Amino acid sequence: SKSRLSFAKRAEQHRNPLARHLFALAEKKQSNVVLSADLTTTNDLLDLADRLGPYIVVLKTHIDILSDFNDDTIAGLTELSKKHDFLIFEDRKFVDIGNTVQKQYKGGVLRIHDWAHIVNLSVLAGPGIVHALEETIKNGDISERGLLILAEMTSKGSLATGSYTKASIDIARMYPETVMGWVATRELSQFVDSKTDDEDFVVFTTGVNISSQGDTFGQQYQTPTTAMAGGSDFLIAGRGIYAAADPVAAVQEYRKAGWDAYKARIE
Ligand code: 5IU
Repeated sequence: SKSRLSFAKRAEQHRNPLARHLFALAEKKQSNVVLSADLTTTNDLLDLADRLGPYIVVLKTHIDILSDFNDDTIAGLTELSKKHDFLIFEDRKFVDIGNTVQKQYKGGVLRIHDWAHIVNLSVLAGPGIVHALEETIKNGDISERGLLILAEMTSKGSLATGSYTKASIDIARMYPETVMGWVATRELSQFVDSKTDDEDFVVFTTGVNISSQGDTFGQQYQTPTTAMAGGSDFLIAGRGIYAAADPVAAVQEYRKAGWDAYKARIE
């Protein structure tokens, strides 16, 4: 496992250009916070991204929850991503057969591949989905694109456990050039029977909140500190930050908690 190495070291060693960029950004901004910006109008989304952009490394979107999605949404996000130096992660959770997800990723109204550095997917239908998304990435002319596999989910009763989680990781390891890591609640080292030392899958942990245990729909939270102690690399937080009375103060609090815990665990 690489969780005791510094992000600077991991940036140096990683074979995936997007992972290198992500680790370097984290070091530069001293932040491992991914803001889950689940707002429902373009204005609210861009305003939040502009105010909190300096403190985050990745902005996670659910672009299909916007009531007024249009070309200015993407132009605005892309501009803010450059202005504040953060990556964009569309939390699309692709799940269909390869042929279909390729169309969903490249085309449609959303053209996700054009603007999202990172997208995620489930391997419910087997490895063909990864093959299809990887083909789009390799045939495209944008080098910084990466995939995350949903190895676990945070909601109560999630079926993504045990052998499903193990299969997610096995499939991730088949595509190390484009799968940069997975979304999980913890490090999952017990599922990674790694024989080689050049593997470095990045762990994104969702369900992070400092002041709440969960919601009425079964969401379950841990804190930045417990997530980092469990082997997470990047902390995904939504309502804990954007629904706080002062989101700028909140994002700084999550950033400090995440970064302190990261510092405490590296060698
Ligand atoms: N999300 C989860 N759990 C998961 C996965 C994704 O909550 O297992 I995979 C998404 C859903 C939402 C964000 O966009 O992460 C969490 O938001 P809150 O921090 O507001 O609960």
